[in-house]
Amino acid sequence: MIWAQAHANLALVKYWGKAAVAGNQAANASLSVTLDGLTSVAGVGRRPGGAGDRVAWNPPAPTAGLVDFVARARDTLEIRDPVDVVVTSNFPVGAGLASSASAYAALSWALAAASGRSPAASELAPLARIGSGSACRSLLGGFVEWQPEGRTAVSQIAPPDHWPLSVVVAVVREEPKRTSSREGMARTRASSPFYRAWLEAGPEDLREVREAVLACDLARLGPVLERNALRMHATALGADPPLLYWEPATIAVVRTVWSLREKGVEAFFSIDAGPQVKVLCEPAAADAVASALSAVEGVSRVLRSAPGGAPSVLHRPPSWAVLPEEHRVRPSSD
Ligand code: 2P0
Repeated sequence: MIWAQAHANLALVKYWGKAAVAGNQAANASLSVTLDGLTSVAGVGRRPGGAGDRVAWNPPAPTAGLVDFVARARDTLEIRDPVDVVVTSNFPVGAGLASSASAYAALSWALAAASGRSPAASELAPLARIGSGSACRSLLGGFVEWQPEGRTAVSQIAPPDHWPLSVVVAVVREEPKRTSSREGMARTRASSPFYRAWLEAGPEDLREVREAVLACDLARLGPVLERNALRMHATALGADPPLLYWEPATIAVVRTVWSLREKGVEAFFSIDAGPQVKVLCEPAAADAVASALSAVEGVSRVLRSAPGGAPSVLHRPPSWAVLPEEHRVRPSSD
C-alpha cells in the first residue's frame, strides 16, 4: 500500500454554490486555512490481475461516491490495475468538519503516488474537486485561495508559519449532517432569493480577508470571517425548503464568543455546513477560548488546531488510523 495524509481546511471565505455541477466548479472564489491535526489518511494498493476496485471508508460511510471517484481517478492517472483503497480520518466524518476535503485530498495524493507521478497541486486540483470541491484547497498547506475556473485554480497565498493562528473547534454534534453540502448548495442556488446577493458580496469579503491574512491582522479578519459565514447561512436559510445546519448549542457558542470579546479576548467564529463552531484566536488566547467553549452546554468536545502543511506520502499509516484487519500494521512487520 502507498499511504498519504492530508489535512482538513477551514474556509475563511466560503465556497457555497457551483458554476457547474460536473467537476464541482465553484461559482465564487474562496480562501481557506489548512488545519493541522484534523487529518485523513488514504492507502492505495495496486492489485494486478484483480477483478475490480475494493474500497473501504473507516469509520464506515457510504462508499458509492468513493467507488466512482476511484474509477475516474484511475482513468485520469492511467492506473490500469484494480486497486484496494482505504480512507480514514481522525475526526467526525460528514459533520461539517471538512472530512470530505481531507479525505479526497489524501486519496488524490495517494493515487497520484501509486501511479508513479507527483503532480503539482494545481494539476491535481481538478481530480480532487471531483470528489469534493473543497478538497482542492487541502492540496496545499497554509493559506489557500481557490479561484473559479479561468484563472489559476488553487494557490497558496501564505505558508503555514506565516501566521501561527489557533483554531479551536467546538463539536456540538458528532453524527453526520442531515443535508449534504452538495444538496444544500444545489437547493440554495435553485430556490434562495438571497443567492445572487451572496455571490455579489463575495469579492469584497475575499479582498478584505486576503489583505488581513497577509497582514496577520486578526482584528481586521475577524468581523469579515463572521459576516461571511453568517451570510452563507442566511442564504441557505432562504432556500425552499430551508437549510438550517445549526443546533441550539451552535448559537450558545456564538454568544460565548461574542461575550469573550466583550471581556477583551480577541476571538472570532466561523461555521460550515454543519453545527460545529470554529473559533480563531491568537495562540496566547487559545486556552481561555477552549475552556470557555468546553463549558457551553451541548458542546461534546473541543478540538485544537493550527495552520497545517500540504499532503504528504507516509511510510506507514499513523497509529490512530482505524483500518480493516488486512491493512493493519503489526509491530513485527516494521
Ligand atoms: C467551504 N463548504 O468553503 C464550504 C463552506 C461547506 C460550507 O466546501 O459538493 O464537500 O463536494 O463540492 O466541498 C463543503 O462542500 O461540496 C464546503 P462538494 P464540499 O468549505
